[in-house]
Amino acid sequence: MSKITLTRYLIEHQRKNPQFTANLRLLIEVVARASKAISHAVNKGALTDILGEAGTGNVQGEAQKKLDVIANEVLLEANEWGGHLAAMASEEMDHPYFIPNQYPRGGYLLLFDPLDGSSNIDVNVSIGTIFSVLPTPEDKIPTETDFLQAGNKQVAAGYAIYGPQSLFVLTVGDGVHGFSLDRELGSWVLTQPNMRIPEETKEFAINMSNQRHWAAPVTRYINELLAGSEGPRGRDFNMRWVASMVADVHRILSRGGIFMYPWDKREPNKPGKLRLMYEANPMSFIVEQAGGKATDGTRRIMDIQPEGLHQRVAVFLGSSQEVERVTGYHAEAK
Ligand code: P6P
Repeated sequence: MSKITLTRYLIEHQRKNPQFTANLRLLIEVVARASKAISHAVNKGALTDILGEAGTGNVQGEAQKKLDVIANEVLLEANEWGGHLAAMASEEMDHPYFIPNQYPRGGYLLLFDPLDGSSNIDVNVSIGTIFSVLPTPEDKIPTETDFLQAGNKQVAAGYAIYGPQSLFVLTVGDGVHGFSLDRELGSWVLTQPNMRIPEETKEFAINMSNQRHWAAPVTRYINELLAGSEGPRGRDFNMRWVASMVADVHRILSRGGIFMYPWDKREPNKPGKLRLMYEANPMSFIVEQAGGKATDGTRRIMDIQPEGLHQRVAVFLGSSQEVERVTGYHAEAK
């Protein structure tokens, strides 16, 4: 059977779904093309001068890696001239990048974490690019406020993961589909159609070093998993923590699991570590489209009304039975 490339998938989806516009198709293809360029840069590693610190900091106050800055610039330069979007927001930029007047604007806003898992770059562990697409009126020059839409308004979301293979995982609201980078063809090729997250799992992902800082419902939930067959769950569990959200989420999409980055008392004024707009929302869209669930411990993540472009959120996502259980423990504790 001939290979179905990302381009063919998008054209055939557009044919069946008129509301899936040519500009949205172009936007996704441009992001996928930029992800190829980022994959190429990441794969070079120490062979070129792209590892290590950039010597700058981002809006989160985090030191930027050279590849963080490179990936951000690749996405900006790839998207600014196409006429398919009106502005872009990034973890690496304090404020959005509004398309300059010399270029036409389209009815979409693109948000991204250009290179998630930066702490893993220099030690050759999988990292990735996360992106989210929101609608915006075509006839209006956008402002930063136009980005502050709930995750349930997303029209597309996905990620590229740069690991043993480079994969591009996408939802446009019609399930989740995985494409592998065929470096000989230079194309993303459909290899994992209709990815589904099993409702039940035996694998959990959390940074256990934060255990003493968690709230009671999280401590209760994790202690039950650790008690395994000798505890109330009556079966044993396994743990994974890659410290690259893209890698942990991709494993969950591939074989189930629950990913957690809860609030903890180290910085009590912060609801969590991960960012709502360009990490939690896109990953929640992907997870829900694959049959999973995503909450902040209390609410569905995609129903949260954002107040700030870089606001953080607690994240519990993955196999629905486990997300429902730990969310239920939060409700009981109230
Ligand atoms: P910790 C990477 O920096 C990231 O934003 C996510 O990709 C990842 O899940 C998390 O932070 C890891 O955090 O505290 O375990 O290093």
